[in-house]
Amino acid sequence: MKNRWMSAKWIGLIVFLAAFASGCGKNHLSTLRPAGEIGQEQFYLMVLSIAIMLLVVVSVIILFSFAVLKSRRSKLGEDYKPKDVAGNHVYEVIWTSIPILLIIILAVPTVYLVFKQGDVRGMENEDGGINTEETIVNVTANQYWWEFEYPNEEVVTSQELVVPTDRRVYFNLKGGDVKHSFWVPAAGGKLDTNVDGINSFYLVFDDDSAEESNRLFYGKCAELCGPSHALMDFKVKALPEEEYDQWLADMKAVEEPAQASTDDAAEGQEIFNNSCIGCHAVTPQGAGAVGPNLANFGDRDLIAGFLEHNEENLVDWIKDPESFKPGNKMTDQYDLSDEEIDKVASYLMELKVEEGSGDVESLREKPEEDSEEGGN
Ligand code: HEC
Ligand SMILES: [Cu+2]
Repeated sequence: MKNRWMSAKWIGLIVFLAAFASGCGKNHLSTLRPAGEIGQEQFYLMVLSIAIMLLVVVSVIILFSFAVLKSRRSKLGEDYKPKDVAGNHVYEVIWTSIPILLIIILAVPTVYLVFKQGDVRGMENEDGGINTEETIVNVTANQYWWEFEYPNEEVVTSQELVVPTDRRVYFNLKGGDVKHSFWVPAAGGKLDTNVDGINSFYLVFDDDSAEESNRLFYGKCAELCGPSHALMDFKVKALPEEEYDQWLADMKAVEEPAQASTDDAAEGQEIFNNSCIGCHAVTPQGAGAVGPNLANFGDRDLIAGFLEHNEENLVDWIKDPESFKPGNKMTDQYDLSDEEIDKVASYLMELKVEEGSGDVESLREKPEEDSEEGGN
């Protein structure tokens, strides 16, 4: 009876773990489905180290079982005394050199790749200045949101990082308040964003992988940074080069705050200019604000990095940000009526810069249609 209960428990556990593990391997967020050069290399390193560990564990289990089975008292008798091999030269050499060899096999590619992946010389031109030919993004991590500044383009955006595919994207990382960590699981990382000093590296986003994951990858803060750390997410839109250029051009074209189109939105704009603009810019220039840049807020897929992007959620967020992200820095900084908040929300939903071509929404439909066709 007891045995049957035990096996039911084990089967339950295995089913649960299998269901849990089936969440792994999603294109847009899994290290196990690398989406570019760096992710691929890091994946190889993982496979190599797991292979070496397995080799050690399996060999030890085999040797151990062998020893247990061979040296049973019933077999060798009561008075058997094993040979004393302490200090035996041959054995000592064997069991010292095998681990050293394994460590060397692990160390050579690891050290090589650490230096290769940290090689950001391409970011500089010959005079030690910033290389204007490259895609460079200055990332500032804040409790609990992300700012992305493109120094070569003089464009700033928040929460959603837009990158070109099939080329290096260089990152300079820093923390705006405490230490965070920048991680795009499918593409590579993680690298700390420190308050003192800048960490740099680069990532590559393959166009094919981007297309497979509907051009959207997930990014995360990977360093416990406060009560809402788990909600400190961002999105990466990986666009083909022309569409990325178009997005940049659209962003650069916004020099003045957009004019509201309805009366409500116009009133909302005025309320925004009185209560919110001190922390939020609505043109894509000027890094280092207290709150996220909202110039392209209407184009985003999420609110505050994790809420579904619709007006209802936006109103709820403005009413009580604390209930969504405890400890965030927008809480209790203004006092507005429900009616005023509705107007502000309708104004914010209008803040769009994409004129279609950089629009991920339209791209997103494509791969699904394709896969349907492929199924026929
Ligand atoms: C004291 C500065 C401050 C003020 C004032 C402020 N905010 Fe914020 N706001 C923030 C910060 C900081 C965040 C990021 C919160 C987080 O995600 O942790 C934020 C986030 C947001 C977001 C989500 C942004 C995104 O990228 O998804 C919206 C929308 C927003 N604020 C709207 C407003 C509106 C509307 C007002 C005025 C009624 C306002 N804020 C006033 C600091 C401020
Ligand atoms: Cu963080």
